[in-house]
Amino acid sequence: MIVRISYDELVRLLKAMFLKHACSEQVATLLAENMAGAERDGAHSHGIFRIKGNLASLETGWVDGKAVPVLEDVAPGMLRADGRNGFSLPVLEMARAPLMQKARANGIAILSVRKAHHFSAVWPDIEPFAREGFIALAMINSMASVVPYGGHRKVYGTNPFGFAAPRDGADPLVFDQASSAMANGDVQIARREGRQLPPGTGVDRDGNPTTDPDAVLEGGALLPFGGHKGSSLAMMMEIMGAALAGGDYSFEIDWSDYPGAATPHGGQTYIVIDPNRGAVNSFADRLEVLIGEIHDAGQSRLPGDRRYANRRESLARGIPVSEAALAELRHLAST
Ligand code: NDP
Ligand code: PYC
Repeated sequence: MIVRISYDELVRLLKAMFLKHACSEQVATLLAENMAGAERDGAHSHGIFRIKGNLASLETGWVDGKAVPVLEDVAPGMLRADGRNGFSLPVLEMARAPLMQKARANGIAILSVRKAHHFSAVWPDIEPFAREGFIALAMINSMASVVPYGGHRKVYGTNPFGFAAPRDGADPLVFDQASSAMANGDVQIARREGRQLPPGTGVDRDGNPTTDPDAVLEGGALLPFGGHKGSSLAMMMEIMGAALAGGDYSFEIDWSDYPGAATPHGGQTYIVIDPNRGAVNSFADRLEVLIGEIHDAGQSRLPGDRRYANRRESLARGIPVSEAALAELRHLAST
């Protein structure tokens, strides 16, 4: 049965749960807000579904829930951060204001992050930059689950890319997407719900195409979206996420000594741009021209529209969650 819970109550429960699982006050708050925000927006692959993986990473000591990141100012337009084997969220929290300050001063600023576990959706990282008037790009690598185009072994993570742009009088334009045909989290949800995957999503352990989520998750692999094109984007996320930032490549992550651990400690690179330093005409006006043309051409739904609609509905009526999942969360928050 589906019940509704307020965003604040969901944050409260998640925070209590993380505090009982070796997280600092700040990390527990950030994880709780991120996860509750994903659930609120209907981003189910990165909402409360992720509790088990996060807790296993914390309980086995794979991730440090109390890590305090280190931020270095390496150039007028560049910050570098070491997540100290903690989550990525406190790194961004620490870097967000100085990054925007640099982008305001220089027109553009880059943050590269290493040794930080990124286990969340990407839009919560970048939407706040766009709400402050910046364009933001995010490039992230994760854990090996994707074969490169034409390959026979997993090399890439599902490596998401995110883009956010400010709009005048409207929610920012945001898209964030895996470079694989499907996010790993969605494959796990399909398995849980007994659904087959669309053709072209993955291969089994022998490299044969399969629509069976079990076969993909148990020894098989995901495929990049769009053949060689998605494969190149996955490669770019490895380069920008890991090589530039000094993090592990997805294929270097080995959590075999940490049973159940699921949070990849790769790298992340964020680029923040002040659009007012761009062309002479107004960025905001030009963006609306493009959006108008897209709508006129027949695409009624823009990326982000579904999430914003879910957000409005959830904030007005409560976030829909299964009664069983809520009971489990209440248990975890109190024991
Ligand atoms: P989807 O394919 O579901 O969506 C990708 C983007 O396309 C979203 O911005 C979505 O907007 C938009 N979109 C979807 N359908 C349409 C449509 N019909 N018309 C217009 N726009 C559309 O995302 P993925 O499965 O690739 O990824 C799911 C989540 O997993 C993402 O949040 C991603 O960041 C996260 N992820 C995180 C990883 C990590 O390492 N941390 C790894 C891989 C994925 P909307 O949201 O409004 O539907
Ligand atoms: O859903 O593919 C995924 C994912 C990987 C890391 C975090 N989410």
